[in-house]
Parts: sequence; C-alpha cells; structure tokens
Amino acid sequence: MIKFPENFLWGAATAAYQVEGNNIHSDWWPWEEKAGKERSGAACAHYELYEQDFDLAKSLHHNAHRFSIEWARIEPEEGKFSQDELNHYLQVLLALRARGIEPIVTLHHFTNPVWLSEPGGWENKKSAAYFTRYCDFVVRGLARHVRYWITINEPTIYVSHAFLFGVWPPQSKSFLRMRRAEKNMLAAHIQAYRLIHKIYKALQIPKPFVSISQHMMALVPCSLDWKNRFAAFLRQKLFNESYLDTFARHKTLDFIGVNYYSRQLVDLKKWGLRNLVADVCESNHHPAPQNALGWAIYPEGLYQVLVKLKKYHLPVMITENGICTSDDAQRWQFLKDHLKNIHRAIGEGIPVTGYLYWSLLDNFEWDKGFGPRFGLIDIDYQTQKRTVRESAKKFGRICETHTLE
Ligand code: IFM
Repeated sequence: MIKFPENFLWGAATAAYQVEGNNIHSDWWPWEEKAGKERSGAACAHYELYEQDFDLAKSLHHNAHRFSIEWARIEPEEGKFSQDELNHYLQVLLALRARGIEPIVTLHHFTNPVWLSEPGGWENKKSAAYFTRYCDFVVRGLARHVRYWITINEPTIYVSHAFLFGVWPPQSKSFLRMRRAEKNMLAAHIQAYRLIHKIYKALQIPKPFVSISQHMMALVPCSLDWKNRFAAFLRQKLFNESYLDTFARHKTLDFIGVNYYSRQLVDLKKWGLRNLVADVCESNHHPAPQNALGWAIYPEGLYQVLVKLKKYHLPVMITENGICTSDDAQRWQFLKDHLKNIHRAIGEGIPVTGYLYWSLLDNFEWDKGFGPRFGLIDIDYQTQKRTVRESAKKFGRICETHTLE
C-alpha cells in the first residue's frame, strides 16, 4: 500500500481551446480551416457545461482542477477587455470553490487572439507587454479566488511547434524566428510573475504560487556510450531545464509545474548540431508500450525527471500526465505506474504537492483533432454525453483515500 501526503492535491487538467468550443477569436480557429485540419467547433461544450463537468470531478473526489483562460475571449480586440467574459471565468472559479476544488489557473495555453497573430504574434516585440496587460485585467478581477497561477503552458513545445517545426500556427520553420518568440515568452513570464505578486500585495491577500508548466521528457541514452550520454545531458539542459534555469535566476518561480508524458531514446548517429539535439534510436532496442499517438510509455521517466529537479529547492506539482488510448485498462495501468514513481520521488525528498491527470475530458488534441482520447471522462461529440470511465473511478478512490492499494 502506498500512502501520499494528506494535503496532496488530486485532480485533472483541461485547456480552454480544447474543451470550451467556439473560440472564434483565437488564432487556431481560422488556422484549422486554412490548414485543412479537423475543426474544433463546439469541442466539449465545456463553456456551457462546466458545472456538470465539475459535479463529475467532485463525484470522483478531485480536490484540485487546472483550467485555462482564453485570452481571445477576454480581449477579442486589441485593448478592448470583456467584463462579461471575465465574469464567466469568475463563475467557473466559484463553481470549483463551491465544490471544494482548488483551482489552478493557466493564463496562456498555446492559443492567442487573432489580433495578436496579425502583427507577428509572439515574434512581435510588444507581445510580452500585451500579455502582461491581459494578465493585469484577469488577475485583478480573479485574484481573491485563485492561489495557483500558471503563466504559460509548455513554452518550449509552443515555440518549437509554432516557429521551428512549422506544425502549428503560424507554421514557421525558422530557428531565428523561434528564438525571437522564445525571448518574448521568457520576458512575458518574468513580467507576469512580478505583476501577479504586486497585485496580491496591493490587495493584501496571501501570496500566490506562480509558475509555468514545463513539458519534460525523460532523455534516455540508448547505449551508455559517452556520446549518447553527452547528447542526453545537452538535451536535458536545452529542453527540460533552460527555461526553468532562467526563471530560477530571476526568482520568478514559486513552484515547478511539470507536464510529463514520454521518453526520448537518445542515439547520436554522427557529430553535428542537428544530430546532437535530434537523433533518436529508430530500432527496437528498448521496446515500450505506446499510447494511441505512438508515444512510448515510460513511467520510471517521471521519477528520473523529478529527481533532477532537486537542485531548484522548490515544490513541484504534476500539472499534466496522461495517456490517450482506447483501452481503459491501459489508462488505469498508466495511472498506477506513474503514481508509484511519484511516490518514489517523494520518498527521496522531492516535494511533490499534487497530481493533475491530463485530462478530465476527452478533448481537441490540436493538429491531431478529436481522435486521441485522453479523458477520464468519455465524450460523445454528437450528443455531448459524458460517461465516466472505469479508470476514473479507480483513480477517484486514490483521490479519496490518498492511498494506492
Ligand atoms: O493536449 C496537450 C496539452 O494541451 C498540452 N500538453 C500535452 C497534451 C497532450 O498532447
């Protein structure tokens, strides 16, 4: 039997664009059409059905829930802020609080208002200032109901997919453009962090906990050959730690939000900059089960990632971890195996304070559309009917007892 701390936060995460539906002022909306992708449309109609969804979360004994605010709803036109939309998110917060669920609120989760994408999106020198101005409006309005803020979700994934690999809007394939966006995102977090603390101080309410959600991969050398170990070390610095290092230097992290899904088997084919950062093993040396998107399932990687965070001396929250699969027994196995590895890390002194499964609901998986099923709760997209999966009920038992039998 494995026992987790009594004050542990248990729950699940979502993101506005993936569940709310009809985010017509966001850059992904016109892009889906232009790029010929599956349309997000009404998604899970969570914008209307959030109370029903939170009832289900409560019935599953969740005591925490992460969701995001859609910037384009709050500021559909540059400089014009919507009090009605802010009020919607206030109602969302009150609905969580009324059910005894602690909200963890994300301010940027991959999408931007269309008006921002036109003058260059995150490449625009003013983007950090625009983001901070939006945060100012939101945080002033909601501060009294929120203790945990995530400024930006997975900034490394966002900048690489949007500006380097060219698979997300604005589909750029340029290292320089990625670096420009990255610089602005780093500045955006630092400015937002300071602003949020300033607002709480002015309102004389207890200090908030502010962080980012950092996507972390277990970087495993395919063989113990020193070249592979060196490449894995370099990738750990670049992909997993560089943003955290910058923010830690600026003292702008109150905890570390970790999103963990998979591993990368590092196998250097030859010396070269590209090879150092991108070569992976293509043979079946270390077979692992996979999720529906073909990502290797590697629970011990979560332990490996967590112990490397010791040097930051900060609390850690798992802000995402999950599997897309049509086999719900596989989801339950995934959950148990990852929780065991978190428990092991806690035992070794890593102060993990919470676990948020990705995701509460099946949802719109970006350029992959609605195919991948990550949810604890199944969505019938024709009828918007919710069905709680067996794995969710078993996870709910852990949330209730803080114990994994
Ligand atoms: O769905 C995404 C989420 O938006 C960010 N983290 C990874 C998830 C699964 O790909």
